[in-house]
Amino acid sequence: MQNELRTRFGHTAESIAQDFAEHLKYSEDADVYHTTQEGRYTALALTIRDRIIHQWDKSRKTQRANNVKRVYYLSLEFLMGRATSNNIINLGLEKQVREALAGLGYTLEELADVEPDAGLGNGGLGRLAACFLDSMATLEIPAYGYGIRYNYGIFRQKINNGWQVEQPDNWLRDGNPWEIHRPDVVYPVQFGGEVQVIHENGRDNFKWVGSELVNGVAYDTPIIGYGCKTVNTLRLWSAKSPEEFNFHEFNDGDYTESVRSKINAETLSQVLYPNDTLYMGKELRLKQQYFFVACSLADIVRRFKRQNLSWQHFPDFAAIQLNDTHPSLAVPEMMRILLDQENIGWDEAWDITHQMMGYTNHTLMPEALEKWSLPMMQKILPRHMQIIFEINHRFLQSAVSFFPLQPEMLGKVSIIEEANPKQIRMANLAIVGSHSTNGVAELHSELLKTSMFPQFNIIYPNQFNNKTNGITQRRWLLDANPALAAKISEAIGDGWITDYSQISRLAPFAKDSAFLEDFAKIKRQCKIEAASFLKKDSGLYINPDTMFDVQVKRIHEYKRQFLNALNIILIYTDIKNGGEATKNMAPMTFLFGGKAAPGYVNAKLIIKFINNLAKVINADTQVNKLLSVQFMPNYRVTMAEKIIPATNLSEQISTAGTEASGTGNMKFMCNGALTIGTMDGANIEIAQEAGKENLFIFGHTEEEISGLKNTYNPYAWIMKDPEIKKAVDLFLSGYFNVNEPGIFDPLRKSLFDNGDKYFHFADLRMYADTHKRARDLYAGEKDDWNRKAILNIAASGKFSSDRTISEYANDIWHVKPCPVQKDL
Ligand code: DL6
Repeated sequence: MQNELRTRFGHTAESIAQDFAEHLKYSEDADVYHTTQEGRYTALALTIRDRIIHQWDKSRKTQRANNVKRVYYLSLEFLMGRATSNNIINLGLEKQVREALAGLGYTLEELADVEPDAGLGNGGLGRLAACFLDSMATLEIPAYGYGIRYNYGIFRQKINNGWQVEQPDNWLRDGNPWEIHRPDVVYPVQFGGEVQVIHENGRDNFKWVGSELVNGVAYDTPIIGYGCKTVNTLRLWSAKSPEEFNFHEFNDGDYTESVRSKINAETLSQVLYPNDTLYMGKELRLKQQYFFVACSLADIVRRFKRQNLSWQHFPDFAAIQLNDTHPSLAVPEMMRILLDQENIGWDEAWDITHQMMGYTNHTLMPEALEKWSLPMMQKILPRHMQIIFEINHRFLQSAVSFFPLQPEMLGKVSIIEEANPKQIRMANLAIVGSHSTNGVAELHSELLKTSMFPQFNIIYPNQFNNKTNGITQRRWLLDANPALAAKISEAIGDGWITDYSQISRLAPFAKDSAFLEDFAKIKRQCKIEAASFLKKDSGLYINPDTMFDVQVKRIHEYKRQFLNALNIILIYTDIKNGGEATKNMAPMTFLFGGKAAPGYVNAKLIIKFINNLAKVINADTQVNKLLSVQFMPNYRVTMAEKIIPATNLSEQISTAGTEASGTGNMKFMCNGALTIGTMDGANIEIAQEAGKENLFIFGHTEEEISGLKNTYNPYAWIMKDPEIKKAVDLFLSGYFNVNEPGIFDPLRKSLFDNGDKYFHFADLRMYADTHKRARDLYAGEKDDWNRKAILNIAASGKFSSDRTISEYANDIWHVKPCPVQKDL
């Protein structure tokens, strides 16, 4: 026993090899000679997990012993990607694991490659949540992430004749060695039914008796901070039916009916909704939201109750952050618990709830703001609906004084929208129910105050604040680009891994010719690796000796992948015509990646168009030595980790005033890609940090776009620029869809007939000219490009999620780090 324990804690290559062999034998019933790659991966993951468990336990004990305040990050999405290599690095065991595996004839890469991505998110919002977990653990902030353990994450994207085809992502099919099932942590969640009013002790007591019951069972994943000091928990809820099947129906011979309620209940955690900026009022989605909120709050309340303190102290021990409005039912649910279960009066319950909640908004797209139909809410959550009415009534009474004789202003802030049927505005509920509302980049936070929620800013002038997003340098530089990370550490030491402000010390190396040369070599090696990844992953052929121009993100009209495509048409026609714009151009590869929401017709058409464009260009021998276009299917975290380090030019070209922040822009920056971008989202702060001269900024500003809104006519912009006119004519002529007449009509309509909502043609000329400047710089003296790349890395210190989390911790949550005690 003693010996086994030592093995499991051991940090030597020998103990890792021994534990690995034991896991093969006892967990997989195999041995080092007779096993599959999957078996070896599982044994490796379990071997690493063993070395986490002890510290995980110590972290919990320390936090409990110190009666700490914890952060509860409620998010419907956690886009975690793979865990293995990240965990090994955070444990500081990379060298030993490699040595142990090499001794057995394996490589870390081949085993880590078996792990499916945990794709429990759509894009930016979910990946941000994952970076935040990493930072909270590294900063030793006591925290839980709460979400749903979807059986199916974001769909796998196949490309079939240029079209996106969605396939299910059965990521749990072979089990998940990183999670621990906690069948003892289970909460009943009810839906539907009715509210009974019982008059007792001089007051009305409300009792909600649901008509449908689902259990939420916890699955815990350890979140290891760098150096494995604090290990926090990501607790995901899985829906389980309280009964396996209905005995009456079974006995009556109706087997199908007998399992129906089980299947219905468990459907709740089956699948992630694949929409990011498109809200759909589906009943199942509302149930998912309540399900995970109810389980999470029950868990938080249980933890607080263990302390036997009076309720007024609850906010001293719990800060709840709502990642967008998806968890905003936490406001009425917390009220319900305090009022109906704990018998606390309204005012105190409201005070407690309000002090605990913080709300982060992630979008400037009005169509993404969630609203739930009142009849649906009443049917599924009747008690919550009563509570929301009461919250709204009290709120409107207090708001009247801000808008005397202005009922239309009250109508705007009301939680209930007077539509037919009436709608519950979840953002309004979240703002009213929270003490803090933050945006995710400076411009975004400003626009929340001035254009999204100006009336709320009058009522709550101190509530709105900014927390510019960040990314973890550990996954996105240390793990994704080990060669560059090592080079940086050699130059400035490795303090940047946990204190990213130190990255600024890299700036002088932009003048160091040996460093510049090494940087160029590393970039080229990353391109070779990215090309070989793409070859294996999707059968694409990429020439690593070309300039990599990359746009990877969700496909959306506001992100303007089509603007990129239009510029490629300009380049294509220029090369064919022997024009000036491409005379000294270095060979280029344009890489696109991203998923479209399955119901978003235009986004899917943009994918199809890029693929058709690629087909024409890549087959054209007059241009294809200079120009290649590739759509990389199934963009995901693992692909990002390969492509971002290999990128030269990062495309961040949304219409100003539409992208809340962007975080891809930050990942590219810290990997030494230069940005071509608009003054939108966090690009503005990137330009501030790196100096505008080290980016390629173009396009109308948000103010200018606002000014254009009433008079903008895309035709006028097209007609005044003959080259653009020719490119547009080529698109309209069907040149890129010869055998598929009319397929791009909906795109054509939105770009031309419906007024080009995202101002492609107002920005295209500036974009094309700026892109040419970027190409010229790249084709010119290599050091000039690389110097700027290094200056960008050196200026990326602000964009660490460690900085973002410290700001949340100080300004919103008021939580402190709790270093794990050794003696526990
Ligand atoms: O805050 C994270 C991320 C931002 O960087 C992106 O700019 C923004 O588009 C994204 N928002 C979403 C949509 N969510 N909703 N609602 O993913 O958030």
